[in-house]
Amino acid sequence: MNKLKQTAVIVIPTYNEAGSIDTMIDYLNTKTFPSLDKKWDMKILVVDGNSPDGTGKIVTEKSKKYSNTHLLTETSKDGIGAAYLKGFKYAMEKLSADFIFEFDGDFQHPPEAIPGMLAAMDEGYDYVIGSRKIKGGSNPKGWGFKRLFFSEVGGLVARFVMFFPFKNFLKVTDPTTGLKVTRVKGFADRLDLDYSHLYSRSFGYKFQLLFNTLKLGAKFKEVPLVFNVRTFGESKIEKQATVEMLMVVFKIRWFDDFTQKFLKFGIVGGVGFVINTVGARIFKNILITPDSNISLLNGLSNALAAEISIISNFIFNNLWTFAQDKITSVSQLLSKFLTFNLSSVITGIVIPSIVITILTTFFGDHLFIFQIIAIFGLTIPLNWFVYNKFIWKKQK
Ligand SMILES: Nc1nc2c(ncn2[C@@H]2O[C@H](COP(=O)(O)OP(=O)(O)OP(=O)(O)O)[C@@H](O)[C@H]2O)c(=O)[nH]1
Ligand SMILES: [Mg+2]
Repeated sequence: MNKLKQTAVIVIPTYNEAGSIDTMIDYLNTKTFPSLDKKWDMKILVVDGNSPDGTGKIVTEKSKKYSNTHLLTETSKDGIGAAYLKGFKYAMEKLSADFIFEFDGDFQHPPEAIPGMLAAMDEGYDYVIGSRKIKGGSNPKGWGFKRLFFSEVGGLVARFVMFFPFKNFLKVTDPTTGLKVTRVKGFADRLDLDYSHLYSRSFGYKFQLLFNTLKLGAKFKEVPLVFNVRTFGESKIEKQATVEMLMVVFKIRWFDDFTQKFLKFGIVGGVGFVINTVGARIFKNILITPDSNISLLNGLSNALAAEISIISNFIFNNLWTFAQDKITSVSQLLSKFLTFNLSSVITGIVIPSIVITILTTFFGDHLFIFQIIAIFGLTIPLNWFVYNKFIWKKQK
């Protein structure tokens, strides 16, 4: 915010938009940009998929008239997602962007939204998203039932799959929107812009950019977007887009490091549970003598097996689940293992036993149900919390 001039680059991907790009460039340069505060250095970057209709030629002509207007030509149509990532890179490396807009050049994104979005960036937001789902925003009146249905239901599914049960599930109202502005410093400059890492080079890129930018901790805000009907040119959304986009949101959530960690934690815990139950039987068979006290024997067998499962949990979580924050020094291993062991006894035995006692007092003898409630409602969440916050705390 200290630099006197702030550069905002409007990245516009195009494929066969000869019918509108010319008007769009004129409109932005003569109507939108002059209305802005002088501190904004506004640039346009058209990323053209080598359109056969001559979109690129039109932009080249325009760039002679407006020095802030640039063209990046791709060798061929490579998907809107790939086009945007190329545009982000170019905007940062060649156009010294401080802010980057994702903007459609077919007049579906109203240029009138730009000043408000810049104002929000000025207030300190890192990511401003145009939403059709909040007050003041809307989908085109001309959209048929099918497109509307996919937009509404698809958007909800995407929100659920990517964000549930976290706060962004409620906060991100329009995950399929294409109109956004991202702060470069700390955000766009930390994104992976290698488009070969995109799950989809086509329309699914939206989810990945959204998810990754929010993951970087961007302070974000939604502004209303009145998404207009396309009046020029043809839609490039392919029929397979819905299935592909669904696949992308599932991949994003599945391969997210949080999910991966949680799954591994679950597997390690499940294996620990098996070790505990099977181990107790084995110990019982080994230790049993004709004059054994069965009560004491059961208790001892369970304690020994439980301890082995605690040790296995610690080892596998350290080597696998939390491999990124692996504990290696001997002294750390000792002290962390002691904490782990103690907390396992508390979260796995003491707390559940107390709760089961209380539940039985109030609701009668339903041991199995209470055990399930205790394991899923207490032991698992408490262990997850303790492991992340105390044992394998992320190194800052
Ligand atoms: N460079 C490049 N641009 C693309 C590609 N696919 C789409 N675009 C552009 O991206 C913008 C958005 O695509 P559209 O087909 O308009 O999608 P939409 O706006 O969500 O949907 P419609 O309402 O059907 O227009 C358009 O301006 C396209 O020209 C591509 O493969 N490469
Ligand atoms: Mg469009």
